[in-house]
Amino acid sequence: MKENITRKILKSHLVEGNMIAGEEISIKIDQTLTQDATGTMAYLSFEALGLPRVRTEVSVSYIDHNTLQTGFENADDHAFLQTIAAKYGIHCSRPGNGICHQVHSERFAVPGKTLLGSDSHTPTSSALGMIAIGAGGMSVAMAMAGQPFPLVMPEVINVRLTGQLRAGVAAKDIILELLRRMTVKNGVGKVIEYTGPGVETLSIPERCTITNMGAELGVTTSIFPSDKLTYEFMKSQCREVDWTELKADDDAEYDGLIEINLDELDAMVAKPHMPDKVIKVKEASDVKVTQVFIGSCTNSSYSDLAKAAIILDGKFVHPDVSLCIAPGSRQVFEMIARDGILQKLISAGARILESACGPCIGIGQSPQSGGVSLRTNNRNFIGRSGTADGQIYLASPEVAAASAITGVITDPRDLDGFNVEKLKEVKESEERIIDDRMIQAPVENTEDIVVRRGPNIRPLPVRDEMEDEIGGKVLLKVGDDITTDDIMPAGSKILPLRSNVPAISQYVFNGIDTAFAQRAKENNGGIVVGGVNYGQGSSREHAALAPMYLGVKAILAKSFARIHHDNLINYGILPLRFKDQSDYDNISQDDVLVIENAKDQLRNGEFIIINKTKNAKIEAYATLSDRQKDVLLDGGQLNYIKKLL
Ligand code: MIC
Ligand code: SF4
Repeated sequence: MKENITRKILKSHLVEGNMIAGEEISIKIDQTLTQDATGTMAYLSFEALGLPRVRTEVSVSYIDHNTLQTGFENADDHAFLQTIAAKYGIHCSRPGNGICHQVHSERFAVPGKTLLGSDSHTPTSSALGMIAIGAGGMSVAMAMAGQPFPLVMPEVINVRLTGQLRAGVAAKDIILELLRRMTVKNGVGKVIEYTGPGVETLSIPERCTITNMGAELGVTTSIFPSDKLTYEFMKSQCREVDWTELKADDDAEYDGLIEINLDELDAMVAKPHMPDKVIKVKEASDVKVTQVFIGSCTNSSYSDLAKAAIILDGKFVHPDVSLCIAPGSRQVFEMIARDGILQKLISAGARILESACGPCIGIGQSPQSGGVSLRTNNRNFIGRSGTADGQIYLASPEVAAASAITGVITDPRDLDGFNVEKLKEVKESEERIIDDRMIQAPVENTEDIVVRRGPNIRPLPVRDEMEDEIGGKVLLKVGDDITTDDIMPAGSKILPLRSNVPAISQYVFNGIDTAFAQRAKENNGGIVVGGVNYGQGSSREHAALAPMYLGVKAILAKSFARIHHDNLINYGILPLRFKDQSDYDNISQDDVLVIENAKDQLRNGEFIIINKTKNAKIEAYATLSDRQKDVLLDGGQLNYIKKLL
């Protein structure tokens, strides 16, 4: 069989299973990454396994999310992460060094290797021809312990790019176009592989924008070939020794084809409050903006900021707009300072933020009430910016910079007196500033290293084995596309509680129903009912862990997003699906549901749920491998793996 790149890498890492789409396989993981907001739990899980050192080729702990220190909590987490990394042979990228995905693609990504990261945008590094996958912290802990990573063998979809982007149209518009066509619902169980002559017109940072935001499609990962441009990028990072060429065989087989002609693409924007609500920028030209943010792991590379600077050069930000810019990494920050780009941005009235996630996840710079904020990041879920009625639009840095000047959403090609062709002159800098001193490297002798645990570091809760009768009240019924931001909100107030599950669990479903946690406690837990694509978005395992802590036993939904499905299993919550989706309409909040002989039903994968309130039967099923069934029976991954080890 002529092979595509995805199958080649999976084959070379295959530990168990048959590579047939839909079947569970497991693969060897070469590299892992964590970030601080998910990392504390990942390392507590790893520690609980009792191993002396990680068993990967490279593991990196990034501190990039919770960098705002308004109390001791985040600083405690940083100290914990830095010391526990040293203890177990893990690199630690210190706060200020940049966003995990930007730094990983610069300093660690290697074609042909596998990477598992406790962040949903881990696939960013697949732009360099590796298989990079997002997962929950517990799954990453298992990978650090050398356990193979189980996943459903994906279908591989060929996205064939032809033509070349016109000046003013960006890589961001390619992924926005794909989101427009595929929506946030249709990527589950798929990998996207980019092919065609259009690929070689895209730089590595442009490819990273595309693979990054593939997460919003719900795909397992998105991958580009490793070609001459990959070599040049890695050479500029002084890492060309790690380069290998990687391309699909001629006439390689795929499970589907999508064609995009780059010549025909326009500048696009995603409207509030979903990344797939995509329209042309020209159709949004009457929307007034109050804030513009250029940054995040999607669009914060050297060339992103250089393009913004060309547009902003000699201009000034509109009086009604606050323009915020966060370079993606310390490397990018230093280079834009060296090359005069930073000066242009400052001179245009930009507010420069540190290299971190920041506004993307509602850590600072929340927009004014009802305000429109145009951002270059990847998600615009309701409330994520920290302003409940904030109206977040997503677009490229070029559109963002143009809009910051005019005060309305603007296509850079329509900017008065601006020669848009000048954008074509922007190239990635070949003279990179390589300085890894902000990355603490692993050391050999670790016996004397003491892990620092401030009062914010609380033990990881674990549950008991599964009971034979599962039931309880329907604590909440929600609709389609519920995100993990809905389940476990983020923002500057809640994020510092990530290493303190009892405290963070008080905020479960807070944006939808502030009484949820209280109700769960009063009823000794219960069941949540959901619609299609339940748990899309972030990889945060707290969206499973905190409900588990509150006693949630099962989620009954129409379908699940991949990472969240795994996280539920990892924490012993049953992910059940309606057999007949119309049953969803016959359940109400507060109905009492019971699953008798739950263990036997779980072994069969088929469930009869009795709705005691309505005196009705609901048929449900769970798509679980034998291993996942055992994990659920044991009450979660940690119990399961401890038995195995
Ligand atoms: C996000 O973009 O939502 C986050 C914050 O990076 C999350 C991880 C988290 O919740 O800690 C993600 O994408 O996985
Ligand atoms: Fe950070 Fe935002 Fe990227 Fe998540 S999406 S890693 S919060 S920059």
